[in-house]
Amino acid sequence: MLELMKGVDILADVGGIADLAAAKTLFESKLDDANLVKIKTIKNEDALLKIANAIAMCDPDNVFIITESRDDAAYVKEQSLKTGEEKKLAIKNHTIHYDLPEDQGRLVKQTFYIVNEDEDISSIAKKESRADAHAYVKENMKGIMKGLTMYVAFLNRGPIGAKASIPALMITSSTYVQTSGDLLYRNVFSVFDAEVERCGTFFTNIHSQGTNRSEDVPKAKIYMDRSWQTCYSTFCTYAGNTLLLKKGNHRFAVDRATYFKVEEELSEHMFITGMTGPGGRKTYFAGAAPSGCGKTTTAMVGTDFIGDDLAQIWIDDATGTVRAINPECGIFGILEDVNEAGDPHLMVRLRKEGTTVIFSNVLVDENNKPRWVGDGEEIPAKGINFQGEWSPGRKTADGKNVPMSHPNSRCTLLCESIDNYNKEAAESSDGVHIQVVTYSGRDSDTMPPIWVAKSMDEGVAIGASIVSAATATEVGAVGVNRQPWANAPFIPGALGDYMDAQFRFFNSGKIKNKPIMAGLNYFLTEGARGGEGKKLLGEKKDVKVWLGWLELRANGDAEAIETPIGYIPMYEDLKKLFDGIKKEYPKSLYSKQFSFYIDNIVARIDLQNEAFRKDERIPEKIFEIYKTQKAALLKLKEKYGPVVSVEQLAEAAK
Ligand code: SPV
Ligand code: MN
Repeated sequence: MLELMKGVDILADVGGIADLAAAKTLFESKLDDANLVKIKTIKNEDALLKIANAIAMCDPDNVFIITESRDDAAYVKEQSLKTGEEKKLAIKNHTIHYDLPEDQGRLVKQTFYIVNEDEDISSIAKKESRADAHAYVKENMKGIMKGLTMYVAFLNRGPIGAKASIPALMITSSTYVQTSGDLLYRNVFSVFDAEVERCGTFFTNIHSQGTNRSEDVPKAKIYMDRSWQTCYSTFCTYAGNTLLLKKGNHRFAVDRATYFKVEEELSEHMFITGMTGPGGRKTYFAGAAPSGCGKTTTAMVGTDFIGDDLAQIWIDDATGTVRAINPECGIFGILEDVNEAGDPHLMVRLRKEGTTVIFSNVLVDENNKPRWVGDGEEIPAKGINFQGEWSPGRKTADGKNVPMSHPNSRCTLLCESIDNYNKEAAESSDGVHIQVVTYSGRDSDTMPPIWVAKSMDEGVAIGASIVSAATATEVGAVGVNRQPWANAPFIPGALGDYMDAQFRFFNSGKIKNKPIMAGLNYFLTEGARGGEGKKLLGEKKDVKVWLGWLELRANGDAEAIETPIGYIPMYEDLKKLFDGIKKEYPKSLYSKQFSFYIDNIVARIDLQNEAFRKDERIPEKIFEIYKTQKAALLKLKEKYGPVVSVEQLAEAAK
């Protein structure tokens, strides 16, 4: 179990600042008058001590405090262009940032939870003892900002005043990390004290790129100290490793929901978006998918885009509804395959003047234009990418093709620059009312494009059972892996504890208006459905149909076929929705997508069953669900054979 404030507070120990008087003396020696005036308005003693200890530990030449003033943001941007962390592109307010070639995704092998003795963590996470982490921080972070400026921002993970918003300090010597943070999180400097009071806590994040050389990346580390809700990150710049409010703090938020807010809150790796249904009604979705599996695209397909990566979810006791906020207010989105056809809302912001965009690790061509694989334009003759000069056909030393851009190249921009962003709803402290929860993965051969759980328990099981192919978002990841709730890389504690919290939340008697829970899969291939090859059976624009059908279903406006794993759509309903996007939808495609390949589904259940059996404290309920579903699937196979058509599924359901 998790205990807060247990063991040595590494930051306090290495910094050595024990009281407010010492903190003030240090501020006076390190901050100029303008910054002293700013810090003096902050009253929260814990926050002041954290900052003072970070200064004492990292020993920067200067400290710059970032308030809500756009002048402060402009100053940091100016510095970023001066130091070269960002460079201007052809379009106004568009810049390029490169991370080192070794630092192009989350450094999972160098990411650790700091644990106290006897503390158990997730079976798929890495841990380091408090003593070892303490020694590392002492050795590597003392004086790490010598010659650099420390930037301190007071941010919020969510709209001011929302029940599930959590304030956080972002302390870094990287201007790029700060300019990214400025787009992704709300600066709440003037109400930081009040937000901490409301929430009861805040998270602390300290990062330094240090010398920022390739040879230092092997010693880079990303630590999450769960007990002290503090993250440390060194010798890297990729935002997933350094913008610690994102996945670093998401992990603390998962802990908070799992151990301290049971049956009250969830913290999920989910997009949030709304769909407008018949009569103009709005139905909001929260959907999980592993990194690099289409969350951003899905979110922007909605009519009311709220967020593309994270969701803080809670039960509102007064209305009995499930509600959600986006802890972020910006997008750190993957660029590969983003083009006019699939992502029109995003594409316009990437190709036209009008909003601030930070591109990372793409190719910059001779016209100073950012280019990426799958952008839908003619391939340029040459350019510069994260590895240096590039031209088509360039090979690595061992003969592999070097792609034009890294598959995890990203763009960072404000949500409000996206045309279908519903700012009013996204900024509301009431959040949006979630009526549909989805879970998806990169699953080439097993699950249908869409299926709806028959109960809350079976919905939790859909989340628990996500399987997905590895993507470029994690350095060194390969193969097809279990990805429980698409949140597993960010679940610090035992998976059993998290699963239990999910069952309790969705079964809570406090929810009067239960959401529907569904599985989604965009990645079925021809080869897995009687055809040949890896060509997908669907395309990006189909997402609108899948969401559209769920919108109808959530409001009781779509019939469905009952199967052992859940409800699947009827052909006629989908056909109408495909008509709406002006796309042919032959019955033969429907049959391919929704026939059950029983052996695959059963193998999937067996895989999950076996794996969860090895984990600790897994609720028995999940095994019962797997057992019931498997038995019913095998009964179908007995009657109809290994491939069961939709007609047979319908007949069996009668
Ligand atoms: C992800 O990989 O899930 C992301 C980007 O959203 S980051 O976590 O910041 O690497
Ligand atoms: Mn993510």
